[in-house]
Amino acid sequence: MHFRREKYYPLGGPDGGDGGRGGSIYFEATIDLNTLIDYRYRQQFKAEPGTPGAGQKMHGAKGEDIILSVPCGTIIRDGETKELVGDLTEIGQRVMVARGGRGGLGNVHFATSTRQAPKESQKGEPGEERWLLLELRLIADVGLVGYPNAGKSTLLSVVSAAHPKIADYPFTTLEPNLGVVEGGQPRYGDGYSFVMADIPGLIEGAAQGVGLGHEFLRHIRRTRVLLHLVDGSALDRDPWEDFLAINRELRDYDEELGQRPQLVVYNKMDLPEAQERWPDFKKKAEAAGYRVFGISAAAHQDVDELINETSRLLNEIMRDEAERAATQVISDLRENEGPVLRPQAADAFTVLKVEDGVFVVSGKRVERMVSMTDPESEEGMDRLQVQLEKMGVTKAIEEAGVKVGDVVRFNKTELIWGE
Ligand SMILES: Nc1nc2c(ncn2[C@@H]2O[C@H](COP(=O)(O)OP(=O)(O)OP(=O)(O)O)[C@@H](O)[C@H]2O)c(=O)[nH]1
Ligand SMILES: [Mg+2]
Repeated sequence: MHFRREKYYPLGGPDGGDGGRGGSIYFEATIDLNTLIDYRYRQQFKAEPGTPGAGQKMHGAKGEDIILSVPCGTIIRDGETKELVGDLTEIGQRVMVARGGRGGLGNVHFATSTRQAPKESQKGEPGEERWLLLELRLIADVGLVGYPNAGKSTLLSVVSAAHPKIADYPFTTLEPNLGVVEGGQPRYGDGYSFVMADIPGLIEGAAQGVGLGHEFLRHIRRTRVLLHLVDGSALDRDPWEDFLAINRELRDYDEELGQRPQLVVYNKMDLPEAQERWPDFKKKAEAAGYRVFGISAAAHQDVDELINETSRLLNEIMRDEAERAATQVISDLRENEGPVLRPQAADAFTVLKVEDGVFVVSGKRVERMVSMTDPESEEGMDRLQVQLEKMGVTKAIEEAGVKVGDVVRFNKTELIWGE
């Protein structure tokens, strides 16, 4: 609220400008993040409020926005309604999750021909406040990695209905292929299906962009288990050295990817070259602490055992994930004890007598109306009364048995019921 003050205008009119809008909160997808771990540790974010308006009809400045980074593939849902708020798949994609409140109107707006010196101004609209659920979508449960020509696409074609291109030269696969695998042993009740991703072969330097690897490593970043395929038959190379080299690339690209659970798959066991070197490879892999399988993808030899073990490992990992998530939810609930909110129509409200002489009115719109009214302003309070009457709030409070002198609470504002 402000009045014009100038030397030759002793009775200057109202000239208080509007307040600035509060900052808003956005989520933005970025390539730089891989997990949502940051949001485990910090869960509350508040954008800056706008600044007040000033004389000479000056608007207040807008509050600073907050932009929160999340990895690509993040799904954002409303914490109460579970409604989808955003599905951020592309780098740089952005969604607003909480809008800053509009600034209140300055008294310049409240002048009329009969009210030339309005002492009324409006408080700012409260900003939006909400809980959100963030979830990072996996691309596949299982990722296939290994040198070109190791037989990754062959394995995918054998265990799923996918038909990737297979050929006897490196870099046959140019795009990731996905297949659904029926895992486990249904008759024991532990069967379920999972998604397997086949990516182009990796070579030394893949983490730095050599070959096709780099672009595709990001796809397997979001898998739960890796099957690491090794070609046991290629006499010009050492299978164990190949295995170590690929693991170095994975680690170089992303420390976490290097730690991902791996099953080692020594392929082409139908060929004598592979059989010959198998005992040595097996010994080294087991000594290094890996579960290792000798299979022939092409001859479908010992593939079932590998898939059963993959399925078992996945089950175990998902059970752990579920347990961790449940523990997290419980500790979140403990930290944020409070009333459970229910979605309601904007105009809906409830009146509750909480004790003798104290009533609580709750409802999105009614609370907002009250909080935007300056209780010091008689004119503002008059206007509020008309609005409450119109919405039926006054009647509801009366029906709840209010008496003169009782307290009526609207969120943080308490009003005394008068004549
Ligand atoms: N003998 C034998 N050959 C196999 C086996 N598995 C795959 N091959 C052959 O190995 C070659 C490469 O197989 P792919 O499945 O295309 O290998 P890949 O790992 O997907 O290769 P890239 O896509 O180039 O990385 C093909 O000629 C396959 O027929 C196997 O178990 N035994
Ligand atoms: Mg392939």
